[in-house]
Amino acid sequence: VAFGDTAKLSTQEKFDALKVKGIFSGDTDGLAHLERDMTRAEFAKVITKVMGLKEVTGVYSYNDTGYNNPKNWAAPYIEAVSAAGVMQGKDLTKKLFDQKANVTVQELAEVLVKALKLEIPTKIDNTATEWAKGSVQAAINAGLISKDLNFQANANRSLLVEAAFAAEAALNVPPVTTATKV
Ligand code: 6LA
Repeated sequence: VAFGDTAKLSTQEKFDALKVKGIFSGDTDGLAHLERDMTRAEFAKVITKVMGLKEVTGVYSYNDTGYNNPKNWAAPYIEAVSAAGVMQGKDLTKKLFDQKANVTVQELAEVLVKALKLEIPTKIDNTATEWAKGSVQAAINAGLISKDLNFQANANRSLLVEAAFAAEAALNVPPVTTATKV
């Protein structure tokens, strides 16, 4: 699928295109399951891929129970998005990330603002939680999320696919590859 004319693509087609690029891998069965939620750990992986970030291994910046463990598959992605300044976790003092919680709409907005360097508008009129009001407004104004959503609710995979597709198109980052071209 060409990435040129995004308006013509269904969410499923966008998912398929992102899957080919290794940005989404599908739920446990490889399918899109657009109605399901996504964990913050999974989302960190998606954002790592969308931004073409390098995974950060051997570093454990958060204090969540079980986080500091080489078997924690998500830590390299969480560390990558943290080092890039697009995610910072839920508590800076206690250093808590909450990787198993589901990603909410306002968390998605917060990440989009940082990843796409969106400007926070001066006129803010939305029902997001205080810390997210500016980011939610910026994402609404950019056409990335609807003003009618429940911003505290979980973002379903459909919304995350749409947002990831738009972000990928805007950033247009070449995929990280270990292959050597000759
Ligand atoms: C530390 C802080 O103020 N976190 C905010 C907000 O920035 C966080 O955004 C993301 C996307 C994240 O960076 O991990 O999700 C969690 C949010 O937590 C918020 O504080 C409750």
